[in-house]
Amino acid sequence: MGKVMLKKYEGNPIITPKDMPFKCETVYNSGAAKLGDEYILLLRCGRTDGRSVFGLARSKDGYNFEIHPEPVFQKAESGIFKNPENKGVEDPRVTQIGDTYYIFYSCFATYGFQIGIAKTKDFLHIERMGLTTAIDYRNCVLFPEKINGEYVRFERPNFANAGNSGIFISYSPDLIHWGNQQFIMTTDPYDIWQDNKIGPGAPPIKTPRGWLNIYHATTNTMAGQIYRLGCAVHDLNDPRKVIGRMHDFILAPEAPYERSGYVANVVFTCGAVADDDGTLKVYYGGADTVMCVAEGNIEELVDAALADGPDTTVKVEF
Ligand code: BMA
Repeated sequence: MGKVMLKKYEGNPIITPKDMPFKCETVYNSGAAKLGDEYILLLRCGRTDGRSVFGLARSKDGYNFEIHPEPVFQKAESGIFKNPENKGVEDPRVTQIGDTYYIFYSCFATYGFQIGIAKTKDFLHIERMGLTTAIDYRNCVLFPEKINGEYVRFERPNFANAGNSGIFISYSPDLIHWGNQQFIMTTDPYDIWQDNKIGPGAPPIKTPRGWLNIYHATTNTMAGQIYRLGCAVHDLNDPRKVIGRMHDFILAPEAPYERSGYVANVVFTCGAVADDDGTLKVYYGGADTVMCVAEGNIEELVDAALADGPDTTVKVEF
């Protein structure tokens, strides 16, 4: 199987801090969804104090976005979210179930990260539902449907002494309380680009042959980590089973807007949209500074991951 890469849009970056109607130093790592016939990006916007809020961008074609004049979600000023979000809200991941959009996002506190869940129907009114992890978690992605009667997510705890970090799965009856956590996928010591750290990227995309998982991965260099995107396919009925995993990456920092910025050498995704014609639009942050999009054919990505065979990095006992 040849290398299958996402194709970067020639008009990248699609949103930069200069495009923002309120003052931002960065705009990146945005959640993505379709609302009616519009593409929606829930933008992670870094304000001048370094703290992030969420903005809203809408588009008819997925490339040209109009940006709402004000932030639509900011750190809580009272209640149980006040302390967990005292350093801001980050990296929203949007999953549509029915007519409701659920958002897993990082609550950034002086003592670390937790993952909150919020819901919305229009992206203008976003309601917090609960804190869904203990400390220290950086990313969770929700599956767009229940599997065997339970909500399912991929998640990555930041255990200080766990050695190689990786992707875990957990289950919930109500989207707030999660458990039965199991380790399913980790770094690959032979694929250098993904030998240091991996974690969930876009919420999983359902395909006839399995759940498509676009994840992030890093390697360490003398100049810091390089973030790239990888691709795996999980069994439809039991997503603990990684039935295909590509050895090559599908997106890497190459362009100037990906190689230099707030954090150099980063492409990082929090969301992708599957178009009706089988194209996947992967929205991603470049160098933690700008928003970009790259596209792939869903069937080709699934073919490539399945051709490279099942994941062997974690021996899961089923
Ligand atoms: C991760 C997260 C992302 C960020 C990436 C690269 O750990 O903090 O928000 O894009 O690092 O800096």
